[in-house]
Amino acid sequence: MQYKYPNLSDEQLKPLLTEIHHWGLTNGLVMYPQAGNPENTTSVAPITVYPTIIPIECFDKAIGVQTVYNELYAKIVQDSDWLHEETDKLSKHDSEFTGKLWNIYLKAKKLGIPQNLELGIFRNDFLIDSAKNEIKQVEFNTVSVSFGGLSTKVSQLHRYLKLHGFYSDDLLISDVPVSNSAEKLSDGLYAGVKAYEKQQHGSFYGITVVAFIVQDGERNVFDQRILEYKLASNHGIKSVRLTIQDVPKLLRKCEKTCKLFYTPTNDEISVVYFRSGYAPNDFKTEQDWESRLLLETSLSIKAPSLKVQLSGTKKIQQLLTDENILRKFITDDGKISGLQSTFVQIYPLDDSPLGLKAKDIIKTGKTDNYVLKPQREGGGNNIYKSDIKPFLIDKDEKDWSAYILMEMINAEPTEGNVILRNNELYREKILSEFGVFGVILFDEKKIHHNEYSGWLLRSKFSSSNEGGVAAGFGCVDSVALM
Ligand code: GSH
Repeated sequence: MQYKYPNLSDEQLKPLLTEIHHWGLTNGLVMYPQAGNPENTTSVAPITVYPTIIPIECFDKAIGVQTVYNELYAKIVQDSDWLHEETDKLSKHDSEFTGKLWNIYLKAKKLGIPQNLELGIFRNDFLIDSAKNEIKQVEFNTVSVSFGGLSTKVSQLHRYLKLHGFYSDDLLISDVPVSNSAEKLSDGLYAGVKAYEKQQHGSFYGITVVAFIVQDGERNVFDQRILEYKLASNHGIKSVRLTIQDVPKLLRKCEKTCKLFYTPTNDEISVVYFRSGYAPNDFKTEQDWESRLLLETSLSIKAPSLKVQLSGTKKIQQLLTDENILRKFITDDGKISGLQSTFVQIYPLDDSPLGLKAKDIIKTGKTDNYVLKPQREGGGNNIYKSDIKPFLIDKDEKDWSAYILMEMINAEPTEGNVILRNNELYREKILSEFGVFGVILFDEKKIHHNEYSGWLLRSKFSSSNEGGVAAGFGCVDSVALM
């Protein structure tokens, strides 16, 4: 289904753009344009001018399956033996990053991990297969999921523009819902704070703080800040921001209790929330890895712990498409079929029958319908279609196991929407990825809190393979339901 978007020239769009600028700057729909934080050059985040249509049945389906996905990943983490075995194998092939994270986890385990509560803040990303009108999973993100803050803002902006008559009749008849992700993700962090305080003090005082571990020169500061300000205004909870490099200067771990403190104010940290630590560049020196170890072995609840982070590898996603493996974690037939209906074919690149089939697809160059994915987060790392064979062919075949080969999802581009990025307008066709947030708090036996937590629509030029907004490829969009 397509709207008829109004076909306006730059000149005709001017009043609308003025509204967007005023609304965006007033309400914090903003992003730093380049790394390095030039403080005086903040502008409206990359967004679409209009919402993009999502069929209501796909929207409902993606949201409906979120708590089952949360549960699935909690169960994977609870079943440590399986996760250990698979991650151990994987880390031999991807020693550079997955292997490093895994080693830090093993070290932490040896030293003792005093906190048994885990806080998962997830985002499940889907594309809509246009032939079947069905959602299909792109990936399940378990660390540093972005744009929960800006998603709320962009949907509020689009609703505002609709209310003020800036949209055509066609756009007016659809509903433009607001994503409550900003609220729900901060509620999720708050659930962690409360659980920690109950556990340590027997009751909830609201005296501990949340530490946001961020990247140096972060562009997406405001998306993070929205969560911080909601924690403060809705829950009276203070947060502090620091990089992994700041840990030795700004944090202190008590030898005896393993409690973690923010030294400038001596605040006790209940939750360590990672908005970094998902890419090799985040760890610049061995000291940074030591700092990650210190956080893991502290009493604070980590969002995520290394185990939760490592459950989000593409390898685990691929293994879950094997029904026998999936049934280890989820037994209810209804839940199983709900999950499976979102899967596409994913191949390992090992010596199993499925792996050999995938290697054959690659060697014969029949990769037009495939994407090759490494075990990396943060966007910009995938290899597409005809680039796959040349990329792999010079590598030792043993090392191919660090990748998975995934069927491409045939999503239909939308024509007529306009992208606003760095004050420039773009009118290319776009492809949109729908993400659903979820929060889960659990220990080794029990799930304490499991919630769906809003959504995010991101769009990119359909001519570009990559779509990450943080990586500079896409923009934040909102949903119009029809
Ligand atoms: N450090 C940034 C932040 O905290 O917002 C970016 C983090 C990041 O790239 N997160 C990935 C993501 O959600 C998951 S690991 N990307 C969405 C996008 O960039 O479009």
